[in-house]
Order: sequence, then structure tokens, then C-alpha cells
Amino acid sequence: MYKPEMNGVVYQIWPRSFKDSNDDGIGDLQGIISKLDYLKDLGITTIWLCPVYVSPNVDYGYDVSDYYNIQPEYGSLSDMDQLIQEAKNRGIGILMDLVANHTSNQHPWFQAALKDPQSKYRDYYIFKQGKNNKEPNNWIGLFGGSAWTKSNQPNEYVLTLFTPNQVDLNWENPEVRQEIYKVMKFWMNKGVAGFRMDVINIIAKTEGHPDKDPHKKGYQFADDLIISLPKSHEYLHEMYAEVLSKYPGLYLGEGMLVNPQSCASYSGFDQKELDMMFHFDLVLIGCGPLGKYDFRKLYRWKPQDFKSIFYKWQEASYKDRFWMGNFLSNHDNGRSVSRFGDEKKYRLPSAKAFIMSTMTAYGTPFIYQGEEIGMTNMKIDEQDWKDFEAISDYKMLQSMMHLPAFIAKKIVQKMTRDNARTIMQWDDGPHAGFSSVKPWFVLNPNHKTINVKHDQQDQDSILNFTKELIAYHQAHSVLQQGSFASTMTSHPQILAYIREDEQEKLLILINLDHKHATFKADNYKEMRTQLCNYSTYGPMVEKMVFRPYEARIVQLVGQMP
Ligand code: TEU
Ligand code: CA
Repeated sequence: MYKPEMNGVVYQIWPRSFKDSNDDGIGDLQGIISKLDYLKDLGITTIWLCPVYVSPNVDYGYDVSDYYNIQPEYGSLSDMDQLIQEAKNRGIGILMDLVANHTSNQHPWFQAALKDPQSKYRDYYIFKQGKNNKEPNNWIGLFGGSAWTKSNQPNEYVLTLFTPNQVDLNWENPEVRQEIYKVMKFWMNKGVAGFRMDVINIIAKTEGHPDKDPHKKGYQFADDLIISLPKSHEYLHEMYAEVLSKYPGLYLGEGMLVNPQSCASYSGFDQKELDMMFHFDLVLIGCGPLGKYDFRKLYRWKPQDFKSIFYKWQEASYKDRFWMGNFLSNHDNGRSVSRFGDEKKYRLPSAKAFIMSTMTAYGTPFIYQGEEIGMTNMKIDEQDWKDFEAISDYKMLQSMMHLPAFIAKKIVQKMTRDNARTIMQWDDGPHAGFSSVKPWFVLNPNHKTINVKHDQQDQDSILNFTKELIAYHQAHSVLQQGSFASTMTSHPQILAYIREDEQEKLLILINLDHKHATFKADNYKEMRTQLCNYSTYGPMVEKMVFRPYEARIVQLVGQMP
């Protein structure tokens, strides 16, 4: 269903690396509060706050051991109350991250299940007898290895689709569902503006957990045995009835391996489930079907590949009336300027160009911390790696894919989630203004030149262009709820599309390449450039050459006779 909050601009914060307020080298809630004026000035309307619940931090907060309290290193419940209030005072809503597919194995529910096999909490999780002295089935874990972890009973396992420390909740159990709804109401009553829901489309698993392709050797991806099952919709309809319909807010779902059809049922306007979904087809561009560490396509892609994915999702969501959150980087995927643009010669125009694609697309735009200043990936030394997925896949690439270590390392350094978790670069100081002590994680040496303070003082900076884009998006409803139509679809480099409503018609033109691009404009009476990512630019004329990564928002006035 349409909600005004969907017209906003969301800024994603991964708290551990955002801003440290008490000089322990770790980002925290007071640090975020100290940056709310910066975010207000940027023009964002909503913050998606990655998990800050109590957690052993095996997966940095996505392994929750207490949904009702704040991880002490991030602060306290009263800090959270203050953040919610201070943000509200600035017209900014806070979305919490609902991690409901699994809990940490340190959660009291799981600890009780281990202690007493008769405990009611055993049915909160998916315990299963092994088969022929092996795991109950052949499912692969999403971070490598088996999807099952031995419990404390002989020949018994528990489902752990992610790390072995993240135990999948049994959503079949109505008590589990009620527990999650209770958590949601607790935080909504505290004034949060809604939730981003972690891997929400895999909360249902096929009855009996059968093998996937039993004739195949080795572990197999459970795929259609866990992805977007009909029961997941039953659960979300119940969640809608019990929580979402009673607590006005913004509810977005992260969907693993979703497609336009499944998203139409998760975030379709009339579905009574979620307000929007994320897909990962763009951030996984150039990867094989098994995700970011499937290197078999050598991570190669062309502008046309980006265009076809972009058009596929934009046309489907507009035509079939479902809503998406548009993003090009987040805490799980590399920095967008490194992943899609050119972090060296054309860092400025390319960072701006890709932010423009997000800001002008049909759906709600998301900016990830640091994306607004064009922060880049960083070649992180192995001894500094923190990302469980990367460390686990580094071993898998060598053991299962038989890659030599140096190749596996190159792949990890390119795709690791750590790239997105380097310390936020506020200024050129020794710890980039993040803290006055050595931060918990690596800081990109390029913070000397790539930082907020520098960008605030440079009219032509990525930060100032992002600010302009956000202001333009917020001032032009055509970019919020206007129609979407692809155009120039066969052009090899330029991503072009039209957004239109009763007030105006905009043509967005983005050269996705580091090479010049020529094109012939359609026969419009007048084309007025509204925004361009190059500080100097000529007028729009019929036949034009676009510079590397040149991007424009053009207002179209009247058709030629
Ligand atoms: O991520 C799971 C997931 O679907 C992503 O890893 C996605 O496959 C990837 O971004 C594609 O490149 C969610 C959280 O975002 C992640 O941080 C957690 O580690 C994971 O769930 C388990 O909670
Ligand atoms: Ca701190």
C-alpha cells in the first residue's frame, strides 16, 4: 500500500564503523546522535540502523542474543530512546533491523533448548537427527560448509543456514511468531519508524527438510526448498494483521534471490505484506548463480548488463505495482564507486552518476554510509579480515574450488563485506575524525583526501552533489511516484529512462562507462538540464557526446510538431 514515507530517502548506518563518541574505538549510538545534524543537512528522511541488539558479534549483530537490550559497546536503552527522539526532532525516522530468521546460539531460548531436551524452546529451532552418521540433509550453509551444526545430543543437529552460531528459528511454531511480534511491538512502542527485515523471504523451510538434488555429490544450495515459499507469505500476512496494520511505519524486506514475481507478492501495493523489498541482482552483477564468491563469470560485466537488470526491475515494479528499495551498496557488498564506477581516474563523476541512478529510479532510494563521499574499497590484509563470510569462503575457494591461495585472496579482497565496513571517513585526521583512539577496524589511507570535511568545503564534491540530488528528489514528486519508462534501450553505454507525471517529464541520461558516448536525442521542443555531474556542461542538443560517466537529469518540454 502506498505510504508517504516511501517518498523519503533512507541512509543506512552500520553503527560499529560510523562514529565513536566515547573513545573506545568502536562506533556507538551517541556517535550517531552527534551526526544527526550532518544527516539532516544531507536531506535524508529515514535512517536504517543495522542491528544494535545484544550480540556476541560473530556476525556483527546479525546474531542476536537479546532483542530487548542494546549491545553495551553501542550504548544503552536510554541512548536508543535519545537517538529515536533526537532523530524525530529533525524529522528523521529510525528503522531498526529485524533479525528474525535466526537468533544467536547464545540466546536464552537456545540455551534453554540445549539444557533441557523437554524444554518448549526446542521447538523454537530446527533440531533434527543426523542421517547415516552425517548431517540430516545435504544443504549447504550460506556462508559455506554444511547448513547444520551438531547439537549437544548424540547424532543430533540444528539448522544454521548462516554461521554455525546463528540458529534458524522455527517459524512453523506459532509461539516463535508471537515472540517476534512482541519484539516488533516493543520497538514500535518506543517510537521507531519501522523495520528492515533480514532475509525475510527464507523464514519458511520445506516440510521435512528434504535433500536438494540428492543425486548430486556434496552440499547443495537449498534454493527452492527455502526461497520465497508460500508459507513465508502466510507468516507475513499474519505479521501484517498482528503488527504492521496496527503500527503505522515503514516495513522493508531483504529478499535473497528474489525475482519480480516473488517481490510482487511481498511488496505489491495490495498484498498486505511489506512496503518494499530489496533485490541483489545489481550488486551481484558479474557473479555466478551461487552469489558473490561464485567467480565463474570472472566478475566481468558490461554497461548493457547493468541496463538490462535495471530496466527489468524498474519496468516490472512500475507495471506490476510493487515497491522496491533501490541501492548500489550496503554493509554486505562492496562500495558502489569501486563495484560499478572508477575509483581512480573518474571517481568523482562515476560516484555521482551511480548515486543519480539510485536517486532517480522508481522506488525508495538508499544511501549507504560513506557512499555520499565516494568512499572506496580497500585492499585489506588477511590478518585484518573480520568478515565471517569472507574468511569462510576464502577456505572454501581453496578446498572446494581448488583455487591457489593467492587467487582466492584476490577474490576475497574484491568481494569481502569488510570493504563496506572500513571506518567512516569524517576528516583527514589520524583516525579520520571517527575516534580519538585507534579504531576497532582498518581505516582506508585515502581518508586523507576522501572525507566529509573535504567534501563540505568543495562545491563540486560528491557530498554536495548527493545533497543536490536528494533535494531534487524531495522537491519533484515525479521522482517519487512518477511513471517509469525505459528509452534508448539498445544504446551500449547510456542508461536512459523517463519519469513522468502530470507536472513534468524528466529524461535521465547516465553514461555507465569510462569511455565517451554519443547519442542522438529524440525530437523534443526543448531539453533543459536540471542537474549534471560535471561542473561545466553545455546545453542539451540533438546530437551529443557524453563524457566518461556523464550523467544528467533533463526536463523535457513539449514534443516537436
Ligand atoms: O544478508 C544475507 C544476504 O542475503 C546477503 O548476504 C546477500 O546474499 C548479499 O548481500 C548478496 O551480495 C543478511 C544480512 O544483511 C547479513 O549482514 C547477515 O550476515 C545475514 O543476513 C545473516 O543474518
Ligand atoms: Ca564507542
